[in-house]
Amino acid sequence: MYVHGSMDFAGIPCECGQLRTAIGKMDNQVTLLTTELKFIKKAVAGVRETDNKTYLLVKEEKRYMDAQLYCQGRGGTLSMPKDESTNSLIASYISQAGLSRVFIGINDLEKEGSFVYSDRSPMQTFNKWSSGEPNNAYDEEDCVEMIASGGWNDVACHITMNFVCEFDKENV
Ligand SMILES: [Ca+2]
Ligand SMILES: [Ca+2]
Repeated sequence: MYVHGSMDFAGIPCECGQLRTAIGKMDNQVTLLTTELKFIKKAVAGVRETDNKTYLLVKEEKRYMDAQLYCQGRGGTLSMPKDESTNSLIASYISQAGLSRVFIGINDLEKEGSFVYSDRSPMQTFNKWSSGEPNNAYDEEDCVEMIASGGWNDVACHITMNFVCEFDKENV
């Protein structure tokens, strides 16, 4: 295997195979750290917090399931506004970022019309459906976006957009 950055020490006996292996491992670690560093840079650029949750707006356009996997991969989940204050916090986060819409962690993928949060907990009485929503347009809207005003709209899961992750503070 060719390992970027390795070199032969011409004329000097060495354990070059071992060196290459070691350098290869270091390259992998650098790649991992670079990925993590990008994530942290984005995170410190402006998370929002409540007493026990941290919210991160991810400015990468992904489909709903990929967005959820992204959040889960970092120990969180797509954001779950379960009360007015959390909903307002996420809405102001979106509008201050100059965005018009993001995926949030609500869907009716398992049972049409039966919306649950991304932790599978059922929707309680609190909701912020925009007027006329959810309408399950074209019979294919099973995921939910929040628009900058804070209103919710069911949308198709395969469209891509920015999204907001949520993390328990004890896990961060
Ligand atoms: Ca639906
Ligand atoms: Ca809709």
